[in-house]
Amino acid sequence: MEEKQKLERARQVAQQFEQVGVIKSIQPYGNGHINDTFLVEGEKNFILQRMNQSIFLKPEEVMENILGVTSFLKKKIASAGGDEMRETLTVLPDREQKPFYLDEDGEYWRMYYVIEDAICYDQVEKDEDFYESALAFGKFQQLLADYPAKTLHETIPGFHDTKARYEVFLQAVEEDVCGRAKNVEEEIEFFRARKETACVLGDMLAEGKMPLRVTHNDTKLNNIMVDKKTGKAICVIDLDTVMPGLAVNDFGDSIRFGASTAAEDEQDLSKVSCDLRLFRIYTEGFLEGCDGNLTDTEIAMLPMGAKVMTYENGMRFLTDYLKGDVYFKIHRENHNLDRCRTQMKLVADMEEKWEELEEIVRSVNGQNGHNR
Ligand code: ADP
Ligand code: GN1
Ligand code: MG
Repeated sequence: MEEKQKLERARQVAQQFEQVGVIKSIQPYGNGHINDTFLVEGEKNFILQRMNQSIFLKPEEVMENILGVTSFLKKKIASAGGDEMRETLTVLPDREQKPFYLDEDGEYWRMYYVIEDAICYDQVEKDEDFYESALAFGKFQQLLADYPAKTLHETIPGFHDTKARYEVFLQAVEEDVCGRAKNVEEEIEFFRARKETACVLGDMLAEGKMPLRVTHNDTKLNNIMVDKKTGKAICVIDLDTVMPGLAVNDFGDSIRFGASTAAEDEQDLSKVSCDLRLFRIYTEGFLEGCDGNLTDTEIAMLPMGAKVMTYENGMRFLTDYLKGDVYFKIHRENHNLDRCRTQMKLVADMEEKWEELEEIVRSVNGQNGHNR
């Protein structure tokens, strides 16, 4: 579908939601890699999203999770004296009172209020914003600590099963459906040579060394809204992958994206490294947000979470490049390959700085006495 037709369709769909009145404007919005997001402006402003059904095979289950989690959070936010309309997402019903609209082509759409007077960043601009995002992601996990995890659907099976993703990657290399493997031999070897990185966290989980918690699982900086006036991270968004997972992965995904000195798709790799100062700042905020509830092992494994999430994302980008760019949205040729290379550079940099990363975690933890 052409852009113009897509917008026209989105405009028609927006009118299927009960709260939406006269629409003044509608436009594509944000930098997410997965869903089609639109800003709908009128008397009130809304976020309309066409859910990516080739990724979320059961959109109704995704919405059941999101409704469950946001209702639960709203109660906690209200009882703590917060603003439940700003501090979590609000799912808006369609005209049939469903938490989504199903169009005649079988596409699922959903609507949220815009979190007003707030912004989300694609790169850290101010240290405080990164600290605030860490605090908020840590708190998010704590708020959901007593959520009935068994009621959550697994929206993407094996989402952070890095070992299973390694097998999918090997299969993509083997099948080489686009004939691209010959262009990326070095990259393929990079991930092969680090197979143990794919296994370490899954093995620890299987051995009962770390607990499963209700986690966000996609803790990029642009999945959090920062209040323009106060600078506080007020709302965690993009709740599609809230599922049982590992605390260290939530920490790690934020590091791979936010503590990098360059954008996720930077082409000049000399600009890409893991910033130790930002790593420290995030560690401080995250431990503070988790409020003493991480185990000693989880704390010790935080650097590993960062490395594994970076490795996993790099491998996913490479897999998608090999498969013909079928998962992540791309905006230029070789976009997934560029993304893969930044992740490789970061993994290698973390490996070089390993002792420093561990020392930072030890010293932040020692200062605050956060561990149990
Ligand atoms: P994706 O899964 O594609 O990343 P997101 O749910 O993260 O989709 O939305 C993409 C972007 O849209 C976000 O990074 C943010 O900029 C914006 N966005 C999403 N929901 C809201 C909201 N309720 N209020 C304001 N902006 C939002
Ligand atoms: C996707 O949805 P978005 O853009 O916030 C992806 C994450 C990746 C990230 C890489 C559901 O996140 O897992 O880490 O891109 N989300 C999904 O930038 O696959
Ligand atoms: Mg997102």
